[in-house]
Formats: sequence, C-alpha cells, structure tokens
Amino acid sequence: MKNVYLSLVLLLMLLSGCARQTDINSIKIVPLPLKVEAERGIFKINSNLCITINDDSLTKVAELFIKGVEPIWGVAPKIKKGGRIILDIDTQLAHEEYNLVVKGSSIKVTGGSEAGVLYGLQTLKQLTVDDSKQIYIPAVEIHDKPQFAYRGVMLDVGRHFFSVDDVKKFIDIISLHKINTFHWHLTEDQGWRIEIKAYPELTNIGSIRRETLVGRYGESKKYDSTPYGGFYTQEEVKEIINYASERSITIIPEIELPGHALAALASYPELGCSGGAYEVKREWGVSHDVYCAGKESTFDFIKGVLTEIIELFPSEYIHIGGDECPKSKWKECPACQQRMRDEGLNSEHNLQTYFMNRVERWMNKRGKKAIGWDEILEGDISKSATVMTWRSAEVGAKAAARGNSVIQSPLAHCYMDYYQTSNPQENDEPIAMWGIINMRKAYQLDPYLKVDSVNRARVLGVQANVWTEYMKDMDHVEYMLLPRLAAISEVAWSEYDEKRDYDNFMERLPSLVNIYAQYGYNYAPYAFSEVE
Ligand code: TNX
Repeated sequence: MKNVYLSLVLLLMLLSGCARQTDINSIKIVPLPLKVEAERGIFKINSNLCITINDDSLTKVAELFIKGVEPIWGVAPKIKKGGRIILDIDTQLAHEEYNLVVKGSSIKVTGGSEAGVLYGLQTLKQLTVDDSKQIYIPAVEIHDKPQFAYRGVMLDVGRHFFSVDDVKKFIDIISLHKINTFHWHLTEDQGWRIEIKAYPELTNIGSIRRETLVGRYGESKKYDSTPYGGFYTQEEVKEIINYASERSITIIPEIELPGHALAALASYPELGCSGGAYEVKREWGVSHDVYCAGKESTFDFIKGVLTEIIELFPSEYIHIGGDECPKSKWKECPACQQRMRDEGLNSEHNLQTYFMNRVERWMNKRGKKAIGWDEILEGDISKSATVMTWRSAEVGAKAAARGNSVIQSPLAHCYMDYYQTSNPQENDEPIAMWGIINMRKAYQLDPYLKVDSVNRARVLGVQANVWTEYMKDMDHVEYMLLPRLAAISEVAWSEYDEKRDYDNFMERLPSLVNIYAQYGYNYAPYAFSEVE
C-alpha cells in the first residue's frame, strides 16, 4: 500500500514537473497589466466547464462572461457550485483591481468589486490559445489595476443618430477595453436626441433636420433632400444606463451650452438672441446662433432640462459643453449687453464664464459636478469644474496648475474622427475629418504633458472622442474606433511610463484584434500593414 502511495506521489510530481512552463513572451494582453508571472501548466477548455461565484453580486458579471466567451471558447460554461472557474470578491483590493490565477486545474478571478472581476474576465478572454488541437489558457498569475480612475469614450449622437442596439454594441466595445465611462454627447446644432418631458418641441422639432450635407463640409454644396432624425425616450435612456452599469460603465450625459444649440433654438426660438427663425442645422461646422445669455428665460429652460437629466442619470458628473461658442450675436443683443453691465462683465468671454459658472453652481447645489470643454478656462471658471481638454494637452497642464481637475482628450491623439493614415486617398480611407491620427500617434498621448509632478493627481484620466459628422452608422464608428481605441485604452489603464514601447504594444495587439474578429467588429486594417 505504502509503495502504491509513493509511486502515486512520484507520478504526480513527475506530471506536474512535465507541465509546460508558460512562455512569458506568449502572454499578450492589451491594455498591459501591472504584473504578469508565468506559471507551469495549461487549463484546458472543454464542454463541461462550470463557473462558481462566491458572491451573489457576481451573477450578472458571470452571465455576461459566459455570453462573451462562447464565440471564443466554442463552449458556454454553466454557473454551478464546485466549478473550476471561480469568481470572488476581496474588498482588500481597490474596486477596479483584480487578481487572475490560472493553474492546470482551476482559474480564479478575484476583484475588489464586480468591476475588478469583469476586468479580470476581459483579460482571461485575451489569454485564450487555440493551437488547432485544443483550446487552453496558459498558467499565469496576473495582478492588475488601472492607472487612471477616468477612462472614457465619447459618442456624438447629434450629427448622426445611433439606435439603442447600436449604443449597446458601442458599450460592449468600450467594455472590452476596460473603459469605465461613456460620455454621451446628446445635443447638437444638427439634432436634439433626448426626450425632455417639460419641453416636447425639443424632440418634436429639434430631433429632425430637413436634409443633410452630402460630402465634405466647406467643399460640397449638395444636400440629400431627405429628412433625418431620431431621439431616445427616457425609458430607452434608463435601459441604456442600466446596460452600461451592468458593465461597470458610468454614463456622463452632455447637454451643450451655450453654443452648439441650434436644434434647441429651432424648437424654442425665444431662447436665441434674435428670436429666430432658426432651423436645425443641415451641415457641419459652428453655428453663430447660440443661447441668449441675457434673458432669464434661457436659464429657466436650462434648469428645466437639467432637472430631468439629473433625475435620469446617476453619474456624479454632468457635461455642460462650453466649446465653440461664437460671441457675435451676444455683441449685438441688448439683453446680453444689459446683463454684462448688470454683472460688471467687461467682455463677452466673461459673459460665457458667467453663464457656465451660474449653471455649474446650480448643479453643485443639486449634488452634481460639472465638466466643460477646455474653453471654460478662458474666463475665470470656478475651480470645482472639471476641464475636458480638446485643443491640446498643454491646456490640461494649465488647468491642473490652476487647481482644476482635468480629463485629457486632445485632438492630436484622441480624435477618432480623423484619418488613420498619412495618405488617406491612396489608402482608400472613407471621408473623415481633416486630421491624421495613426496608431502610433494615438499611443503617444501623454496625459501628463507639461503637468508639474505636484499637479499630476489632478489629471483624472483620458478619453477618446467619436465625433460623427462623417459616420452614418455603427459599422463606420467601429471602423474609426478600432483598433485605435486599443492604444488609448492602454494609455488610460496601464502604468504611465516615459519609455512606453509602441513596438511591444503592437506585438500584443493581435490578442485583442482576434476578439474583434471573433465578435465580428468592423476594425480598420491600417495598423497591421506597412501603411503609414
Ligand atoms: C470640434 S471638440 C468640436 C466638435 C466637432 C469636432 C470635429 C469639440 C468640443 N468641438 O463639435 O465635431 O471638432 O473633429
């Protein structure tokens, strides 16, 4: 008996000794995890896999994983006691932090909260190896947590409208990249896209434009003679908020003030300086007609809209725009000029600051914080407002030095509406906004550019922006976003390091792109060829 026992132990030792040591260089994950250690063995994927959840709060995360992993593993594990894949929560970890331990016999994902477990499972998908004989996960130990608390992507649904299902797909895509914030740009010159019960004309009139420019703005004079519209009901908005929240994504809604407001003015002409007539904008660019900053009724309207927005969206932040607001109409408007005298404001810029500060203060009293585009810095915006950069990252450094929190989304790196190669025509790229951002450029985003080390903590994170003037459907959005979002997500998630290695990033990228392919996402091919 003793002999049998001994030989069994010997056999086991031999077997585990034989287990293959994982080649650390074969572990390719984007965004790069904090710490990866290779272990011995492989966890084989087979049809009777079960997942055990040690905390009831993880049911939804497990269900999402099962659905998401089926196209990759070819099997859908069941949730059951005694499973070899174990999900757990350890409140000692930060809420987005996770540990992933893969052994030959088990996989354990432990997160600080559902979010951490979700991220661990996104990583697990990328570890999958299919060597045509079998599908397996190489044994590893991963400890990971994000660099930035704010990791965002903005979608502009004003220029083009995207259905509820499209928005859900968009949320799935950003979730795959460990993004935790969806900035939903809901109002524009070209369309108001959210139901506001107190102001029904915003959607009756403001959600529809008579026709749309065909071709490039500034060059083409052709319109399509086809009405274009769409909006989300409040019920749909709730559904999307819930969908995002199940994926640990917060939605920050944006209501643009005081510019980019033509759709609202077309709906309620008394909100503009001249009183109209206005029409929902049919082409792109910047409108000179903006909300009148002189009339009290403008502020009543904004409070009315924001009251419903605050009620709907649980987010800590509301984005109130602030970009591209020409001042020509304010210069001619008696009410605006009167307001400037009354408030002792010596320029229209300061009138805009008055406008934004007033709305911000009102929101603060209702427990919400304001985010504005970087023009809010031009006046004396209050320190409690968070500045979202778009013109340059240096503006972010200025904001941080001033004491404001900052989200970095400078157009030189984060604008997913720009071309992806330096020779768009030759490479047959579809029409895009004028700039060029290839993968390398997206990856070179430096969130701390010119930010003094003492102010670094004020940089909350980074964001990619999808402006949709030239994107009519989700297929095209995917094409513009993928794979560039992978680069931005690494800047957002992975430890900041001046030596960040682009070549190494590109070597890891295929593990994520395989998933795009398995999910049928329409990613752009440029990053993978010699095309520059
Ligand atoms: C600038 S970024 C805008 C948008 C345009 C975008 C096009 C910002 C706050 N305003 O209205 O869609 O450029 O790239």
